[in-house]
Amino acid sequence: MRLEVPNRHGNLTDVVIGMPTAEDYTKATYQNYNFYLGATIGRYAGRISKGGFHLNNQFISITNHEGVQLHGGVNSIDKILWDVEDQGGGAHPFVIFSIEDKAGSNGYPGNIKLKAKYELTENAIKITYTAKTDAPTVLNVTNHVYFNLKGRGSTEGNELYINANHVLQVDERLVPTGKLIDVHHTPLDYTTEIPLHFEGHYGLDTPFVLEAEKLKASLYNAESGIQMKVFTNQPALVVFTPQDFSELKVRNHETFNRFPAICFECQNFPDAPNHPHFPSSVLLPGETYRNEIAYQFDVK
Ligand code: G6D
Repeated sequence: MRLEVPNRHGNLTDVVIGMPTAEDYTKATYQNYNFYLGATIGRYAGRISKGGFHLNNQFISITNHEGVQLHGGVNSIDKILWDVEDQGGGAHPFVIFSIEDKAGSNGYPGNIKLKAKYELTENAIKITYTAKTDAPTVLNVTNHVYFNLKGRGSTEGNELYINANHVLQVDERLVPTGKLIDVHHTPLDYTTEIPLHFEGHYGLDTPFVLEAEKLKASLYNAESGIQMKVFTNQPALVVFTPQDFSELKVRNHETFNRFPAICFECQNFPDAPNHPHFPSSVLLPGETYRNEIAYQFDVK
């Protein structure tokens, strides 16, 4: 809902987009906009095509709209009230939320137990998702937090770096075709830190294929002096910059301009269950799914 970081003058700046109250997230007025503000996305982040996928030579049909499921479908895990499983204070305060999602939920096989751990370190928030299943299934969870490193206005002009030489080609439904596109000499080349720009497109909604180095992305706002670095163990980063928040009354909505925020969704490739050459999203009994995300803040 809120993440406050000191700016170059030491003043706390709220760098994420949220609703004014926790109750707001349970209301249809918020949920119907499907902006997923700060939400844990699953069972499958991004889009799955073909109305489902083959698993162990069986076609698994999932809830979908015209063959495409987005972010786990209807009544997805972001709309469920999670339990608080554990929490702690001290140098690294943390809270662990958990849910059990029954086999058949949105069509997915396997009863899964999913945990979300949020932990604060000296200068980072770490999000760790872990999960187990009692039957073969697929799983791809992420966090859909929206950042604005000065807490108002637009993200346009922020310095952006993305450690990705390729993006996944997507069709008009934003479903991956299976092809990778080299970003060099295209508007998607953020392999060196440059101003986030919107020439030639109406915002990013793009799955970047991450390189192996530790630093996956960074964002810097010269006005606040706040720099954020992104670290993850995931192979893809979906970067999403909405043009606006429509009529959704996010907190301080009147202070934002066009392109008010940017998401760095650390995850597996969208539609991996339909592309055998993509990293596998299969989770088997006895295995532990693990997605580690860190958003680290410094002042420059
Ligand atoms: C739109 O296509 C985008 C998604 O990538 C995003 O997650 C969602 O809005 C909030 O559907």
